[in-house]
Amino acid sequence: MRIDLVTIFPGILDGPFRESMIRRAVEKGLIRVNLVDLREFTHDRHRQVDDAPYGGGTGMVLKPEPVFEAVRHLKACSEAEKQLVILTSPAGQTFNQAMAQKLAAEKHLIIICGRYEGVDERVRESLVDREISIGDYVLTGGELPAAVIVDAVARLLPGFLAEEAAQNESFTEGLLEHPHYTRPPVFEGMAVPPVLLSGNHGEIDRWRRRMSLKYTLERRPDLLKGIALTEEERAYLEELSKKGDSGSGNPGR
Ligand code: ABV
Repeated sequence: MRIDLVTIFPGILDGPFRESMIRRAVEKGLIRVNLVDLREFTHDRHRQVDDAPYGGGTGMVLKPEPVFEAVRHLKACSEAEKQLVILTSPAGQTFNQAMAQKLAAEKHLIIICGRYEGVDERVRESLVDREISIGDYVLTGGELPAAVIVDAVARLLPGFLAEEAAQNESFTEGLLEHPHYTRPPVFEGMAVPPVLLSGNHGEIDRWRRRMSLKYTLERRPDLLKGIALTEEERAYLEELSKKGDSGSGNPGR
């Protein structure tokens, strides 16, 4: 997958893609991330990328010409059959895992990092395929949202995660993760649940599934609506809600 990020602040995005997990995806050849400085697509002496809004008011609006020119250039040199053009914007659809999965199936994403103050409407109208927000809070620009999208998409690309991790995630799909422990077996008087040391993988799987259900019920009950549960799991949740119980050992939050 190729991902182009069109931005007036390429420096913000430099770090995230040179570190850690995303760097691994780049090194494995799963993605190519290309930072595109919008100013390279200006032709005036001041390399102006924004301008005052027609009709007056505060803030600056991203000018259409450099954005159109940048995206047209990126499409022209694309090796993919089709490119998906995304604008990060507070007015977009809220990003979620299902969207990340859809995007992970694309060959070439062009992400335009918007500004909070705005982007000329003609960019939206005739250049952008999807507008995406990452949540209902105010940021100054779309660079961090773009980094969030790239991170979520990159880890879904085939070959990124270890086989088992990918399977495990689809197993608990839509639920919160069960708790995790590592050595030592007792830390400052707090013991690891004995089942995890038992070597009984049937029992361990069952415990983990139950803890996932319990955590999800306690912290994000809204997520349970979309989940297919077995009769046994349904009964377990029923029992937990009746008891109003935080159960054996692990805290609610
Ligand atoms: C893009 N907030 S996406 C640009 N949730 C500015 C702010 C902003 C985005 C999001």
